[in-house]
Amino acid sequence: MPVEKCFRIAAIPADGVGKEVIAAGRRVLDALAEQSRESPGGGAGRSFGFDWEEFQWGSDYYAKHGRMMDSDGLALLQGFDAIYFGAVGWENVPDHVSLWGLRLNITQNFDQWANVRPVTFLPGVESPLRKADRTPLDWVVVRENSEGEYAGLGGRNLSGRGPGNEVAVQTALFTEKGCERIIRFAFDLARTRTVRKVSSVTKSNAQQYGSVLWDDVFKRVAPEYPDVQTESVLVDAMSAKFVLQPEDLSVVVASNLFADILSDLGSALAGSLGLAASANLNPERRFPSMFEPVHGSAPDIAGRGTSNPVGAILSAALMLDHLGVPAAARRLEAAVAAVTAAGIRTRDVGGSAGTEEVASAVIEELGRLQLPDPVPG
Ligand code: GGG
Repeated sequence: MPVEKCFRIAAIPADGVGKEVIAAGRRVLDALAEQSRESPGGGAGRSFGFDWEEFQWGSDYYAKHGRMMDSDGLALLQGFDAIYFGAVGWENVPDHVSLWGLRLNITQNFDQWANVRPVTFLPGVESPLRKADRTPLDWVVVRENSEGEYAGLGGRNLSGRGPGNEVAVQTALFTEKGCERIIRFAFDLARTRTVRKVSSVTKSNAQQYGSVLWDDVFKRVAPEYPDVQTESVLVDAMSAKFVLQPEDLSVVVASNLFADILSDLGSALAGSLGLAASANLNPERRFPSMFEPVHGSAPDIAGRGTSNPVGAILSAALMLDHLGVPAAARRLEAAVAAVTAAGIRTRDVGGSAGTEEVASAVIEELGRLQLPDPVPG
């Protein structure tokens, strides 16, 4: 029977453990799609499949071609429904070259201005926070993904001054439109959550231009969402709050760099960076959005088959939401939670399972999960 919807997905495993976790995530997604075909209209809501194309871009590609991706790579990606990305960074390429040459090339040029990074506490995974044992914790970091400290503005052009006198300038860019769209995105997201609250994070006592513009926009927009609680917190105080009062958080919105740092802290508090999922969204859908684990290429463990695929698998669930199959996304999340609860975990979260073993356990669990009755109509 033909599938109701076939999604064209560009896979870019790229570097290090990215290769392992994307292979594992693809296997899980294909199993989920197979299940949707066996039970059309059942748990996944409708039957779907994936038409994958894998692009071998990254630091190996750089070694051969002197660039991180094809020169017409963006044009090649434009026609896909979504991009499933692994991780970037390897020792043969300076980190700023590999990041700007691949991941940021895609996020910036495809205007993926909203980076959603849920902080998810999974059953069976030990958190370094003692209160996580008795307090339900669950929040989302919304990262402004197009400007701020990642605007790429500046220069290092004064080396002519001689050794020891070089000057570098790195300018952050805050536009009123850029602040407003991400702040509204955070409010709209808060309205979908049990706790309707947005915490806005800046450093406006020291950064009197960009951060104060952000704060002003936040104050202007907030009254349009009277049902959503708000707070404005300095980034240093917010990093303490992540540790001391995480139960007070629901949606945390911050600039590119601050949210990058805070989301790493959040995923470490949830037990491991290997668990954290993310979606780089172009909400207007003019360009494909990109889904990737928050973690990097982890050269210290790459190639051993021990990396944690959960971040990549939960990123696939975010991709399913974006593709319009939320029932399948919820099934996938439930399967992951059942697997971690059963103790099938990689080393970073206290287990001994390998990457493929965790992926296989998730597939098995998907088979065990009861399909809900089809929704009428
Ligand atoms: N999968 C995410 C990834 O590859 N990250 C690499 C990295 O270094 N990112 C820095 C950043 O995006 O700010």
